[in-house]
Amino acid sequence: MGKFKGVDFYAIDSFLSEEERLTRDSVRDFVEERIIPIIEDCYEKARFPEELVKPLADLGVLGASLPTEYGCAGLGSVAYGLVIQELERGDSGIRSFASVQGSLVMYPIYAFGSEEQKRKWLPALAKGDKIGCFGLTEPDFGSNPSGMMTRAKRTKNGWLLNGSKAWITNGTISDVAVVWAKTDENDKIRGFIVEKGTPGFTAPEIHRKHSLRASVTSELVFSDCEIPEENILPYSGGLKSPLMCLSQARYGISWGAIGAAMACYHTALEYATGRVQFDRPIAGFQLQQAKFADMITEITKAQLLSLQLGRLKEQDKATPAQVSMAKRNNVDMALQVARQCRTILGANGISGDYPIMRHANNLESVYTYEGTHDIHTLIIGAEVTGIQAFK
Ligand code: TGC
Ligand code: FAD
Repeated sequence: MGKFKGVDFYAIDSFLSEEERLTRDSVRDFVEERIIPIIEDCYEKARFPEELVKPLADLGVLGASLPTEYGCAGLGSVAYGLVIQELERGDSGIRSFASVQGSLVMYPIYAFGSEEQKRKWLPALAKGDKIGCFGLTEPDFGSNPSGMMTRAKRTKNGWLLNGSKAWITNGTISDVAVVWAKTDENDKIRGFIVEKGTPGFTAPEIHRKHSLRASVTSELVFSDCEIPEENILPYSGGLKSPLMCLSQARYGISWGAIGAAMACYHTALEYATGRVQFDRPIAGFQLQQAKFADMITEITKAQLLSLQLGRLKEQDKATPAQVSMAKRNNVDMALQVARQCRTILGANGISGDYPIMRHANNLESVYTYEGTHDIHTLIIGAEVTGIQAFK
């Protein structure tokens, strides 16, 4: 495979600052050198490459948009999005690790934590000395987290946690879990920091996944788990708190999906120009060119959506429905691109010698997590009509 030079049909690079381009290029190089050479093997063996956690932290990608005073890179939203795009060009599992660590563990501690909690956790999570996970989904409550059954009951010294969470990225390898539970104070949902080794807390891994195989996915089980008072996130309150975290992660995913699409597109274009059938490169056949024309158009539209969303976010003007639009469109786009690219490679499209089937399988999860495609349809529908159609 030739060196990846980006996919930029509309000179979108010209809308980026030099610093944003340099940040993206440093992560791009890292992905070429450290992720792409090993990731197919990790995927086959269902192994998350934990040895990359420290190098990723050294690159500054963990919690990259949080402030420097907590040991983070303090990047703008667009620079952060470009980082995430490049990571997912490597693999959605690596991007998942970074999204969860940054948007779903560090962000809630930053947004809802005490100063003491921020000082204790954020630098360690940014350095990759600690790994975190985010527990919202439950076996019986996925799209509808407001129905959650996990409960936190007040005790003399803190809280008693009971319940379980399902499909939790990083769960088994985490040192710390940010867990959302209904409290006995009017059923209000609050966030709790649950540390590894807390009696009554276990995190068994979920196996036999056909998607995100280079990522750890787990259950979290809490059985009379005592949480000290200092581990409640004091400024969390209501479902709005975890949903604010999801807005951060969904924004990143909108960029990540572009990365996965770019990887597939680049692979298919190179393949189609080299592969000869009926005495000419298959890229010369009109049917294949139509696929490339569709794909480059959709990738370009996705780039423009995420870029503008990032600029709005930098001005603190991005709305949840705008985030939903970018997540929904871009993940669907990436999945369609991956499937088209698979056809262009013929039988080779299903081979692990090429990254396409791995991306396509990963994107099946991305389509479902962080709000399913359908849920984002309904969020946009509610915004434009003023009528909620969830229930
Ligand atoms: P609803 O009444 O609409 O909202 C409750 C309160 O929250 C506010 N809000 C948001 N705030 C910030 N960002 C958002 N995205 C927000 N969405 C809603 C809302 O304004 C309200 O505020 P207030 O002040 O009135 O209290 O709540 P609902 O129960 O009707 O549910 C709405 C619904 C269905 C859209 C929501 O529950 C939802 O988004 N469901 C999808 C669940 C989901 O996305 N789960 C993801 C789990 S984490 C994950 O998948 C990680 S994968 C990570 C990886 O590996 O990369
Ligand atoms: P359900 O909610 O049961 O939905 C099933 C189907 O019904 C979907 O097609 C959905 O769109 C549809 N549906 C549901 N409600 C409606 C409605 N009102 N109208 C129309 N259709 C509807 N969660 C976490 O908390 N933390 C994590 O780190 C995490 N990581 C994950 C990693 C992986 C690999 C995966 C696959 C999932 C992860 N999740 C995580 C869980 C994820 O967020 C949920 O799977 C997702 O929110 C959907 O919930 P569900 O699977 O229970 O599906």
